[in-house]
Amino acid sequence: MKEIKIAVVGNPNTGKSSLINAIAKAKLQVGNWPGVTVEKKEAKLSYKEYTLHFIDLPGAYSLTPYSIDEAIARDFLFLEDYDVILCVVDTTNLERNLYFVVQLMELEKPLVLALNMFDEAKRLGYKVDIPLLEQILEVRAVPTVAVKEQGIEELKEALVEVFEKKLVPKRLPYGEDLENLIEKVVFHLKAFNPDLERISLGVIFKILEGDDELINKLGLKFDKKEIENISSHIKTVHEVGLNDYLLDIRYGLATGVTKKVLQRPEIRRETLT
Ligand code: GDP
Ligand code: K
Repeated sequence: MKEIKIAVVGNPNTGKSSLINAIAKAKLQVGNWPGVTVEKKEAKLSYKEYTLHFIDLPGAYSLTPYSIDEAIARDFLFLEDYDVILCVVDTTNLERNLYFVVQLMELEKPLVLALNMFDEAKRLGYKVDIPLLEQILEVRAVPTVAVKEQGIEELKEALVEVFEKKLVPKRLPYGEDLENLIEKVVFHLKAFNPDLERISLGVIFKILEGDDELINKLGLKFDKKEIENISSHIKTVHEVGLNDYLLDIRYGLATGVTKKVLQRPEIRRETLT
């Protein structure tokens, strides 16, 4: 049977553990990530003609790590071999979760969103235009209620679908200044690494950010001074460093998408006074 290797990610407290439990039931195996005491959960189950191999990564808010958990998630997503990313999203907190999703999209791997806590979102009167979300991001999105084991079959179906169709998320627009920088970095990298075939936006941003720990592990060659020159353009024009600028752009993308797909009930006047 063909194996589909699925990296399961999400912000902390989105219901990722609950969802993994609902999907894998008794098949869940618990170990540790190499060299650290962080729990690693994995499960293999057969679905149609496939073996779905789920690997649960530690919860993370971003791929620029501030904790050992986030470093494990970053290393896996950038360095390991896998087929599909499954991101567990807290639907009641769509905007913040989409900030993480924007970073995942930069990895250019097939992506499925589990819109979890969907019961809670409904209770709050939130309406999510799921087809529009799928169309804007070019991902599959499936409503789930992990604690009630709802949406699990649809989720498995979506994972197989993005795998079979090799559905890669949309390349979002980062604005003229960053697009120019991206082009320059690609040009530079191709000169220094003649065998390089394709390079994801995620890696380009890592190089611009100067995430040395990850860059060393990736083994790419480039001239650090030249890259610093390229990224200093942002500071010159916008008076903020590249990392802060990129954070703003990514949040802007997440906010823009949220505004389009999420309808929240109007807050009544009485509750404000
Ligand atoms: P994790 O930190 O992402 O692994 O989240 P957990 O699986 O530990 O869940 C966090 C909390 O949310 C727990 O109290 C769960 O029982 C609850 N929870 C998880 N999924 C859902 C859901 O779909 N709906 C609701 N209402 N609660 C959920
Ligand atoms: K937890």
